[in-house]
Amino acid sequence: MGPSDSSHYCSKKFYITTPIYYVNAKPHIGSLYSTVLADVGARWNKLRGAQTLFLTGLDEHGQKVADAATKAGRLPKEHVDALAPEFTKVWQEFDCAYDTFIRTTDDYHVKAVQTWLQQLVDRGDVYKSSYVGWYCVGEEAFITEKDLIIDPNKKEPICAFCGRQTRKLEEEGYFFRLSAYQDRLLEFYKTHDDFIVPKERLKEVVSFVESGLRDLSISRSTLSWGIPFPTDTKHVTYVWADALLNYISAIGYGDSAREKEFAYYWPADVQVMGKDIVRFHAVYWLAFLMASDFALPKQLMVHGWLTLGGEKISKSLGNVIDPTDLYAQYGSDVVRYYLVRYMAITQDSPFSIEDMENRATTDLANDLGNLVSRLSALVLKYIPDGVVQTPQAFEESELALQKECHDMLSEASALMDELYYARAYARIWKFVQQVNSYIHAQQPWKIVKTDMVKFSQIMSALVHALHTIAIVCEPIIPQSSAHILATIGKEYAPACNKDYITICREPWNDTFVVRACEPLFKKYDIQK
Ligand code: ME8
Repeated sequence: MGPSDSSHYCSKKFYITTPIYYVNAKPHIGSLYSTVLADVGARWNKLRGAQTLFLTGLDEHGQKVADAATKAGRLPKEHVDALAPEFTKVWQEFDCAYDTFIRTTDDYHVKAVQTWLQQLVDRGDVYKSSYVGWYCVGEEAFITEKDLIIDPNKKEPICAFCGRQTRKLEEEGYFFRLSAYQDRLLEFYKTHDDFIVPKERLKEVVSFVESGLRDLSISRSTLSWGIPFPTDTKHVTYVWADALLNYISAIGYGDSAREKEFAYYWPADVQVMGKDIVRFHAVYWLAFLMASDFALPKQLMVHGWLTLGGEKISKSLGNVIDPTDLYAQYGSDVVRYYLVRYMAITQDSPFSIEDMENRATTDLANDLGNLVSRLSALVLKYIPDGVVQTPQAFEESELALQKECHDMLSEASALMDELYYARAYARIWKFVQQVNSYIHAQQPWKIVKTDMVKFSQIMSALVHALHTIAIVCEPIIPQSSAHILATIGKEYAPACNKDYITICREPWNDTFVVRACEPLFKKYDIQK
């Protein structure tokens, strides 16, 4: 199911994106968070039988990257080339299995942006004018007066969004008629109230648009690090007009040989991002697409900040946690689990190593890891070849467990589809605990001495339950899921239209060959 192999397109597709990150510094835990969320979304939809395309990449132009290059004593292109592998390395460490990686300096992207701009010019959506305003390099945007803080001790006003000093820019340039899209945007929000998840964040966007949209400057003449503006090469393209286009250039927009691919994948199903850039996506991006008569993305998944000591973790604040250090100490699954299950998208979440160790010990090592090792040990002790057959019939207690499993599948699937991954995994862990309660209630280590038929029923019910747990956990802890499946003699092989949730709902009549397993997770000394 290669992304550009149009001859084998599946009837169900799922296209998910992350923001493309500025290459002004190495990736940090915040960038990892968005990328892991998108990876979980991609894996979940693959598991449901969709042909999935997961796009991530790098935003390499603009003032911010140019300034970072100067500071590092390098040319911008040398700088981005040196840093790009830092990102792909981290995504690989954390099993973020993207299908396409875009860099905005890639030739095909440059060409696509120029084609698009030329069309806007031809259609009259772009005009030349001059502008004076306060530009914030942190935000890579002009800041309107109401969002400027005047500090009597500073020459330039401060940007209310990020607290950095703005620069006065006075230039001639090209403008996109954003104001012409105000009514269409408001109509769209009104008729698509689930466009942004969580819903509450749509309100901020609506009030921003209602307060009146001004045309958007989409070129710069005082900067040379950018995509040359097609009709006037004294200008480069404004970095956001260049960057947003990545979502369509990556899937073939602007390349006549890739038209089918573009038609198949667009519109995006889910675009993941932090709350800082929702305005760029919910306003400018939509207006750009409207101007080109393209369909609009189906949903934006907008998450809050990971914080440290109450402050946003950010490259510019310098309070970053290096994902590679975390990987060296905890590996991929523990960090992924903690990020997705405990950093809910609906709010800002403090990231704490102590809390992560705590959760890894209780949820992963105690709840899940012990379940797997206990089951494997019991089976191998009493069924020497490890073959767990389906019993003639299940008793009420096993059927009750099966019902709990089916309830979990319905509720967790609904939450995953609504993009509430933290809640979905909380629901899945409730089931892990129900399975543990079932073992405690049944006491198979005692039953085995008197009733081998009942023992076989319990073992079969447990392995079926564990199979389902391993499948639904694949998106969040792919390595441990693979270990669990290997322990119960199963493979995971997603394919077009093969919906593992439907498979997990089938009657429990499978045979499993259980093997010995090493402890899956480490316990951390929480007192320490
Ligand atoms: O904005 N907590 O790139 P960027 C959670 N290039 N997420 C965080 C975070 C934190 N503390 N810090 C960063 C850009 N992020 C543009 C995007 S898209 C066409 C262009 C995540 O490198 C979050 O997703 O500044 C945020 O939106 C993104 O990194 C910003 O990355």
